[in-house]
Amino acid sequence: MLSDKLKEELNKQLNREIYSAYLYMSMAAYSDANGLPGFSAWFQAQAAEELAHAMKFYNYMSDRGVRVVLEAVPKPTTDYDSPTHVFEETLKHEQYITENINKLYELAVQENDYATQTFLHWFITEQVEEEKSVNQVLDTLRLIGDKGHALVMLDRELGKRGQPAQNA
Ligand code: OFO
Repeated sequence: MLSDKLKEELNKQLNREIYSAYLYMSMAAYSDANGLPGFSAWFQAQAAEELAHAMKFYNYMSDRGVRVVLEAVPKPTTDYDSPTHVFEETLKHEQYITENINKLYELAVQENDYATQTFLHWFITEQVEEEKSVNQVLDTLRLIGDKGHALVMLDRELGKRGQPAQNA
């Protein structure tokens, strides 16, 4: 039996995953509006993955008999200074998510909830990958700057991430 606190924190994380999808859709829209269709495809794929993360929480909670409560989704930022700024904000957001996944894991340990610990292992590993891939793009952006041929090449490269539905 999960404690009320653990139920509440799982539900908060589910809602954070939905917000992540919303934030990345907003970054996709910014990219489209600024002539960067490859960046947009990358963020659309990212948004689809976040919805899949939310559904992992949904299904786990449902399997454990925990009621899912969907909260209002806050309005994400719509404007950014540059493509580099967008990826800086992405990294900050993923670090925030990592921190929350870790806190949730600590709570599951304190409460001796082994099933929740096992469920969260996937997310702990995923966050390492998420931060790594964002850092790689950010390193490239810092090298090439926010303009010119190199940015166009990076846009093509990011566009290879493909259609969102295939990457969820
Ligand atoms: Fe971007 O990661 Fe979900 O959890």
